[in-house]
Amino acid sequence: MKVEMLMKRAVTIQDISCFGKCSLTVALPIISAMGIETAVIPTAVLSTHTGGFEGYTFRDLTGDIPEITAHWNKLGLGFDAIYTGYLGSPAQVEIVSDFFDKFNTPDNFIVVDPVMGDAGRLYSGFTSELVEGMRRLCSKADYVIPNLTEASFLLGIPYSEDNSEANTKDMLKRLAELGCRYPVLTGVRWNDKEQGAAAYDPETDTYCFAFGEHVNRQMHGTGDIFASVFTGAVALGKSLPQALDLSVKFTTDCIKATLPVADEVWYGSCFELCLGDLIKYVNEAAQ
Ligand code: PXL
Repeated sequence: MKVEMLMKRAVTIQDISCFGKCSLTVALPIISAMGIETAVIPTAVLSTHTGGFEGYTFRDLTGDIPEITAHWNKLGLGFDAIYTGYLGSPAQVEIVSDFFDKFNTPDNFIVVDPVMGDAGRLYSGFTSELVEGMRRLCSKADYVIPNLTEASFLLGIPYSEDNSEANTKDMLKRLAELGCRYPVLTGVRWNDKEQGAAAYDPETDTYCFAFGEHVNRQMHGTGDIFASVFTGAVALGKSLPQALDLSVKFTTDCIKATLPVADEVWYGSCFELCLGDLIKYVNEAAQ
């Protein structure tokens, strides 16, 4: 039996931050733990992520991406899921867009997590040109997973903490108009007790929501945890509500597990402690 028949295969395209758990150091273990072969294209090597450390190094690997793509094309490789996260420059976004053109098929799906910012602000070094590139990249995706800040930049509207149900639905509808198939919004909070995510299916004009306990701490890398679980869940054939549910449940677990060391939240969350439960959650979610 060929490996492809036995296992799903994903490729994730994002940076490797050598310290401070996020991007590839989160996506690779999480998607692998879900029983999915996980290929990677590292887009840059940073000494740490850019959200809380001073003086980080940044080696851009944009030039390697077309060479990796060409080699994989020659080998005839294919992927069930293509998932992109932090991309360091507008040029890199364009090259990733070319990768989509080469590797997207009617049988696979693309997840774009338009990693650009948080708490109303863009991450260090990001410009409006990158936002425009991300907007175009989102139009090629099956699923886009912005947080509220990223959704505001994508939609060109002011960031607002008004996180009512009506506002969530309105943002999702507008995100769908960017051209993606299913928009998913993270960081959704309608009251002080719960936080979660929401998704919209434009074909049926229906919304779904999933909430967990709200923990009042910003933790670095939780968006990457959410998007990794979501990608894995869809690759395993879970429905949109199931994928949303699993992602919220696991991300909430990771945040709670990190609370004892929450003074160092920029180090990333203690997702490793929760991986055993992730497998249980995946197995419990009926097909
Ligand atoms: O978690 C998102 C992320 C990924 N990669 C790098 C980052 C960030 C957020 O700050 O800086 C390099």
